[in-house]
Amino acid sequence: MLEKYIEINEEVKDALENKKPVVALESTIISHGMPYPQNVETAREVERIVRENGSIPATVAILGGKIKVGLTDEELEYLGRSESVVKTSRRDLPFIISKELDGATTVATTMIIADLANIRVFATGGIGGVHRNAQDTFDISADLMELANTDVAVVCSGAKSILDIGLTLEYLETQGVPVIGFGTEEFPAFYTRKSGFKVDYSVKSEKELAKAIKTKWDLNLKGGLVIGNPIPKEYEMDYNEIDKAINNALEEADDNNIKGKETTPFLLSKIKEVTKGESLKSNIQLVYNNAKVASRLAKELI
Ligand code: PSU
Ligand code: MN
Repeated sequence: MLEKYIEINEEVKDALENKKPVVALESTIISHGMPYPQNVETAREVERIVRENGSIPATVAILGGKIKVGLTDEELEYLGRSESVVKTSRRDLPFIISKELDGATTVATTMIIADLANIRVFATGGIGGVHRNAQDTFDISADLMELANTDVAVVCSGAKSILDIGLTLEYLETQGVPVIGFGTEEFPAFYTRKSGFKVDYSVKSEKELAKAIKTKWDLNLKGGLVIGNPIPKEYEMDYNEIDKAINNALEEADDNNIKGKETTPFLLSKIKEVTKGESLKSNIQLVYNNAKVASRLAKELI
């Protein structure tokens, strides 16, 4: 029945059948998170890094209403170039499919699809979360509910401080989602290694991480995990510079009355503008680092 909706490419199918490690990758980061052509170059390099570290990459997207797990080079290029790809979170998924549209999958939707395909590890840049002023706007990313319910481990560099990081962590605690620091005691804030917030648990290796993840799922504790892998020191941004850029972007979003699903892409592109591309460089490097850890983790979980 699922074959009607999902097409898993040969390489990924073979890996899953033969118990080889696979890493899921999202596509909103490609279509709405970075400009062309850096988005496509980054997506390709991420796949290369996953391979180099021993796993098979499975980039997820919806093309012409069909869910694709594993994209060809041409499909990646198309996704990065096209202006009509729709940001697809959980509530959008049935409509993007039934209307036969092109959709880029968010963290939430990539988790749903990874789970359907039996892929347990997923690498991305940053997760969505509780937005600042959520007490007025109710803007809380569907990523958080997905983490509560869907059995996929998400390797990321924490959350950007466009979000309220403290409230995001509180929400994850309520939902029983473990937040783990990879080689750090502190939850990373995407562009910077530090956020001022501690993680629940810290691990030093992929092996140690895999042991905890296996334990969680063996005990039937459903849901995902957030693995905060800090950006490498040499690519970290200056705290004050990025803080200024984020505040600037938040003010502009408010002035332009940006709401709902437009908020995150709007803020990301403003930050890029204000930092004159510096933030993009950091963004790319942290994704590479997450692809590496995710690939090694997937091997340990086999
Ligand atoms: N945060 C980032 N970069 C991103 C996103 C979030 O630093 O590209 C994307 C991810 O796909 C994430 C989505 O799942 O935005 C969250 O959107 P929303 O806040 O509308 O749920
Ligand atoms: Mn939102």
